[in-house]
Amino acid sequence: MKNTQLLTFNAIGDERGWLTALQTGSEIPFDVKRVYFIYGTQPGIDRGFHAHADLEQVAVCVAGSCHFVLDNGFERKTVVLNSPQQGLYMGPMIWREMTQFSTDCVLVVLASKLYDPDDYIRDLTEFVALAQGAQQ
Ligand code: T46
Repeated sequence: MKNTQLLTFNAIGDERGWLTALQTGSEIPFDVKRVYFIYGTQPGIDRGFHAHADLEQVAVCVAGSCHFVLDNGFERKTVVLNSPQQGLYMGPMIWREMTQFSTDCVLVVLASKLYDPDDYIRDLTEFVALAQGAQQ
């Protein structure tokens, strides 16, 4: 799906365990301006249900697992995140719904911009109209 990509990260391991490093310009295709964590999501709770007009993000599930349901206004797909060596890139105009959180899920999200509530599109009908209109 355009504007989404499943990224694979290198893991450096030795007898002490594993280390994965994410750097702007190599693993992360934008300048990172903000990092936030999502954790303690209870069973049966879903999050997201919005798109961003102008934000790029990479989500990494560093513990546990969760599902991202992605929608570009034309089609939907589900991506399962369950490894600290994988990151989900989401560019602008991708609707996301996060579901199926395991109780131990810790989601780290790297973002290209500072927090801006005005960048959120929270109505699915409005999002689909905008996304489909942009393709015409
Ligand atoms: C996204 C998905 C993957 C802040 O104050 N600063 C921040 O940087 C963020 C991200 C959130 N907040 C506040 C806003 C709300 O009062 O934290 C509260 C929970 O945020 P929200 O309901 O937007 O959380 P999610 O899990 O639905 O969505 C978040 C991100 O907001 C969103 O950009 O793509 O994770």
